[in-house]
Amino acid sequence: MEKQCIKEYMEMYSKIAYGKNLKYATKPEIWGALSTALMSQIVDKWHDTRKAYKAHKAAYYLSAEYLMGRALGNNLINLQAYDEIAELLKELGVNVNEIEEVEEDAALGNGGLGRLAACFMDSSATMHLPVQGYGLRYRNGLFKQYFKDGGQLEEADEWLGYGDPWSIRKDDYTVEVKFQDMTVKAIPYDVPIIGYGGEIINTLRLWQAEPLCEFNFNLFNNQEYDKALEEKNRTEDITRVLYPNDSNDQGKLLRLKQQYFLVSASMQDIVRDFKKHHGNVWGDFAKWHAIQLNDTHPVLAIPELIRILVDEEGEEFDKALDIARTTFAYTNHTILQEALEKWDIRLMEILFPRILQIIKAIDERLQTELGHKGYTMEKMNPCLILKDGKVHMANLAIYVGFALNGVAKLHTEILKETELHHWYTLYPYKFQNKTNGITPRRWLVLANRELAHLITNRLGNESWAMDLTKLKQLTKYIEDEGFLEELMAIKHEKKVQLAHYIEEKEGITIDPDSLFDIQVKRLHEYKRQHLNALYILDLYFRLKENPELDIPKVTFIFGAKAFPGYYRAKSIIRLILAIADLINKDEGVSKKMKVVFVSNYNVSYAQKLVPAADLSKQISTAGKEASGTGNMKLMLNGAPTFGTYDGANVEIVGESGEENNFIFGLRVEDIEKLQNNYNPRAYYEQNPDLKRVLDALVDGTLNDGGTGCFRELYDSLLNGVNWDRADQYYVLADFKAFKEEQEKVFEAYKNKKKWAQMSLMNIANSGVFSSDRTIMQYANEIWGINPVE
Ligand code: 26V
Repeated sequence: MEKQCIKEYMEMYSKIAYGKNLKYATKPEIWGALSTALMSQIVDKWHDTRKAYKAHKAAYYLSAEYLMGRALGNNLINLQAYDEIAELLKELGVNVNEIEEVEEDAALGNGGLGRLAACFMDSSATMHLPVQGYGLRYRNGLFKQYFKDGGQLEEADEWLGYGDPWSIRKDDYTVEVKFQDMTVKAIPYDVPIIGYGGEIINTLRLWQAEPLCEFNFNLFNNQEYDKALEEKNRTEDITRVLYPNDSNDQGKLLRLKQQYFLVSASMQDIVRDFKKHHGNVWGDFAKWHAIQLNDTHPVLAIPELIRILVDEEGEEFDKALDIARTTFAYTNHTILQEALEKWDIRLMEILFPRILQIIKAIDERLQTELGHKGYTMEKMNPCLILKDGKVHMANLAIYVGFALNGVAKLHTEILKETELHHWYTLYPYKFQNKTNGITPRRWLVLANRELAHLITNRLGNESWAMDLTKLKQLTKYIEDEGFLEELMAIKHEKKVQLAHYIEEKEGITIDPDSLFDIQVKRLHEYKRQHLNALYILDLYFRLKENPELDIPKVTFIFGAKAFPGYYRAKSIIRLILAIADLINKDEGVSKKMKVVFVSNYNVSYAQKLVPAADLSKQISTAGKEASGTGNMKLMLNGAPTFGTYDGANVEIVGESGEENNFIFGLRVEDIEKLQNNYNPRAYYEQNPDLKRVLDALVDGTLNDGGTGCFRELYDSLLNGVNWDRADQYYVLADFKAFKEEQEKVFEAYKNKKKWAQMSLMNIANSGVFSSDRTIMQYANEIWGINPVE
């Protein structure tokens, strides 16, 4: 990177874009000028990469979500120009961190699934794999969260406020997407994905919906202004917001429209490119493309490809279906029934009747095939694509896809043995496991520069950042007191930094010398933040009884957004805020423990929390968390896992050793045995401590702001609400084991050397959880693509 060159560019850009000399530019303006300058530097390599890929089979990652976070810091790391640019900014009188901080997160995703897609983009480019991402350019990403009167409120996320220097609008690649009632333009915005080292630059193409004509001039002339803009608004609604509320028909209609918009634009783009380079030899299509469906959200790509081949290219239906059957693969990210997509046939009929017709034809082929195999109607039923007035998206993906994968070993086994067993008996060869991973560049090199430096220093060079298994070499320092002290000094420094940030942002003072016990992830009952909360309340009561209780000083930190319409998830946030209030205000107890629920947890906040964690809380009901990826980030940063035997926790413990983590609670097989005669009330009656904390929900100890929501939560755990049985997620059954395990944490934390060794064992054995490993497995075992030189 030519420092002088960047500076000159920034000076020029400041004049053109802001009409001022760079020395008068505000921080957001400096961010814009620097980002644009860096863009100008990578354009040639970006172009070269695209050209080099043309001669090879490529994979396309279709995803409705990409939870990217900020771009600047990450791109500086991947360009290996961070220190140089920091110096340049210093000359300009600003600190690189301050400039990074003005950038809004690109939060074009909800949680794990979207962040995984972002990590995969980074790893594909770093591994020189010809992979292109397709997604949607939501004008408003995931809502912003704030707390008022003890509960969560939401506001729109305006991430484009300072412009978007990290994408390029490509008008010449515009396509048209046709719905029954309207035709709209899909405009691609290309985001560069800079591979580590800066040599390879992949593309994430995000589509934005725009009207065919800006506004109706005749209506405007007749002074019917609102009407003139109606079409424009209706079109722009398609990519206005991530996951619009899907509780009513209008909302659902929009969501389905969004999905079709994504896949129609992407498939047209892929087909157009194929024709340009290979003519219309459709039989070769699958030799050049593999298309990965990130969950069921983009599954309409299947009938859309068939539609293009049949209606626009004149192919036979059966041949088109064969092409689809060798092109698509599907990833399953959850077994939660409420998250499995089923769309009303009626909605499809309204929006795209031709697509529905094609789905019907596919379903007929499926039934014929199963009929030949001797299946009765009853046996066929779980596999059917169309039934009960709905289109079952996963069944469409599994029938047509040539592969399907789970995201951790345990999850894949559950798919094979129970959830998708009917498919497994039919097509065992389609089932694969691809345990998730995370990119070490963002989650260590960028988020924890101090630890990265220590590692580079000890391993001799930076190559570990591209081959994370090299971290294993660190185990040779397991008895090296000097190294262990350095490791703990870095942990302390990250805790000091986090404490400052929390003080400033949340107005809560926490002690960096206390144990930082962290649970960060989306809020869901299956993730059991309330189990953690009940434990904390129990600890509070015990400290009230006995202020001399022998525990190390501890800070419990939560971060989580609740889906706006998910009432009970919001109750759990309210509960934790109420407990935090009770404890933090208690002069005596708060000397020993504090509780913080950070607001607006997002990727950038995670980058501050993860390196500062002493303990990683991963306490989902066994069998429910498909994988988890936060668990991997925390492991990589040296936090032992406090968790259940679930998702990737199983593999984490397998790598770093049971003795270096804290595993507790019911396992999948225990829950299977328990489920038909589970009686949560028995635990309540037999365990006085548990009874005390549950009663605190309803006896006035905690203030729910008059909402009655703590009573509802209490009822859901003890009595069952509506048609749901009591305590569906086995919170009460795991309470005792949780408490015993937490005692072990407190005991272990007293021995500083032992704790440092546990931390080191986690760092050193986290190599397999690099998304570089994961993406290479997709490349080799599913897509059949190779790194390009
Ligand atoms: C979605 C919804 C939407 C409606 C309300 C209930 C609900 C519950 C769960 C979901 C999950 C959506 C899919 C997802 O994000 N799965 C996550 O994928 C990660 C990457 O594979 C994985 O690490 C997480 O365990 C899994 O939950």
